[in-house]
Amino acid sequence: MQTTLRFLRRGAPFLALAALLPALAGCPGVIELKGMNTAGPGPSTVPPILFEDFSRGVTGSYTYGPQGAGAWAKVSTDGNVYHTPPQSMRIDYDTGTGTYGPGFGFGSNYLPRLGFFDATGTRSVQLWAKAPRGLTFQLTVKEGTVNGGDGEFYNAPQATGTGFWHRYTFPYSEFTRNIYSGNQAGNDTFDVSCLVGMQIQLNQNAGAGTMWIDDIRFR
Ligand SMILES: [Ca+2]
Repeated sequence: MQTTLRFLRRGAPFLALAALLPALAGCPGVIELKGMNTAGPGPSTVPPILFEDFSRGVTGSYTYGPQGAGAWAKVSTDGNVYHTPPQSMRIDYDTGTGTYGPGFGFGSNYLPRLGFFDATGTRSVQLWAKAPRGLTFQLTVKEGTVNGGDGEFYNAPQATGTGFWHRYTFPYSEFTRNIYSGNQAGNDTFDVSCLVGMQIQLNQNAGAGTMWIDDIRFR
């Protein structure tokens, strides 16, 4: 069975896979195949999909934070500090002293006409960020409610700033469902066939500063 699975991961032709499925049913470990349409194993099967590079500005942005804890965030574009020209998304912030830090959300200027990204076949979110060394932040990706999505939000693992532009890669397999926001009665599956927006949350008690985000892709 291990040999068969390795064979499948290397990208067996679809017909061969279909022929194997009846034989695989009931095999322990084959449940791995279940997620193939959303965030399956193996390398991406499609070209990278650009979510945002902020060259057209920031769209659909909002900020939030705990009340009365000195936490805030302000989103803008920056034509002086970027990973690729002409500009990046800049976030000035104070992380405050609340039970959580401030956050900000944003949409995409490249949202397909259908109103969502179908990232089927990709395996991760990749973004570039320049954040103060030691600043902890967490990316959330939002599902829409059509094409297989049911409005759940999924959190990437926490990431830490380096003080320099750094490429962060978050495999879908490491995302966990957000239990505070998004649909709480969904299918408990990260449906990358319908993605509509992103949000980033900063950890509290990390002072004030500025961070920049650029070049976000599903890949
Ligand atoms: Ca879902």
